[in-house]
Parts: sequence; C-alpha cells; structure tokens
Amino acid sequence: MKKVDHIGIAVKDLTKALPYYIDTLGLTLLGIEEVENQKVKVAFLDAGNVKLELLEPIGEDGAIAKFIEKRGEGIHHIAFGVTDIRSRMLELKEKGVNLLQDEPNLGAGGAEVAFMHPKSSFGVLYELCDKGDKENGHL
Ligand code: CMX
Repeated sequence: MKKVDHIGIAVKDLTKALPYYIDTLGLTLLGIEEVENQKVKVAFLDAGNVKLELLEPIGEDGAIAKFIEKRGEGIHHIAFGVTDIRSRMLELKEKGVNLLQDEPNLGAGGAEVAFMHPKSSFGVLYELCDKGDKENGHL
C-alpha cells in the first residue's frame, strides 16, 4: 500500500456540509454520485494530495446511517489506492487481516473496493480502492 486515495467522512446532509468544504475551506468539488449498493450519496473533493469523500446515508439501514447513529458525523474510513485488488486481498488474508468481503464490491466512480474490519486494523476502517484504468476519470 503506497498511497492514500481518499478519506471518507460521514455527514448527515451533503447540502449542509458541502458549502463548508467548498466556500469556507476552498476545496474543489469533483463530482457527486449515488452508490446504491452501499446506500450512500457521495461527494468527492480535491484536497491536493488526497481526496475527501463525503458520505451521506441513503435510508436508515446502511453502514453510514448506522455509523452516524452510533458515533455521529466524522471520519469514517481511509482508502488506499491499489492495483490488482484481488491479489492485495489475498495477501492481506494470508497475513490474517479480516476482510469484510471475499470479492470486491463496485464503489464510487466504478472502482472495485473492499474493506478491512476495524477490529483487525487497530480501530480504523481501511478500504482498498482499485480504479484500474479509470484513474483519470471524473473522480
Ligand atoms: N471506523 C472504526 N470503527 C468502526 C467503524 C468505523 N468506520 N464502524 C464501526 N466500527 C466499530 C464499531 O463501533 C464496533 O466497535 P465496538 O464493538 O467497540 O462497539 C465495531 O466496529 C464493530 O461494529 P459492529 O456494530 O459489529 O458492526 P457494524 O454493523 O457497525 O459494521 C462495519 C461495521 C465496518 C463492519 C460495516 O460498517 C461495514 O461493513 N463497512 C464496510 C462498508 C462501508 O463502510 N460502506 C460505506 C462506505 C461506502 C463507500 O465508501 O462508497
């Protein structure tokens, strides 16, 4: 793992949070999309060497809705940019990391993503994010 692609931040309402990031902090909005299988609406912001992913829950039973209910708004995960995600997952599994899925899911921007359980990563939810040749896409 050589670079952090983005930091995921759970927010209750994108329309309330975005003006803070864009107008107050001066970050550039890269795009907004819904990721239905994760039950979130996300906004990516350019923060220079890393992106910020604001995550608003869709409905009440997704991971982000549950996180906000339990822990409030705030930093939710850190995503490493990787290539060949299946090999990375296999390597991590062999090292005893508890991955939350056997196969990658489809994430924002068409990336393949997989998560490591925070209990096996010292309290941090880490994501592997493989954009393949989509690295230069809108996100
Ligand atoms: N960071 C750190 N710890 C977290 C956490 C997070 N984001 N989310 C949950 N935890 C902690 C919980 O507080 C709990 O700790 P305690 O046992 O000390 O209370 C522990 O992890 C296990 O929690 P749980 O209640 O058993 O499990 P949850 O139902 O809360 O699920 C998790 C947690 C990580 C397994 C689940 O959120 C998940 O599968 N996440 C992966 C998918 C995801 O996060 N999708 C949203 C992002 C999508 C995107 O980026 O596009």
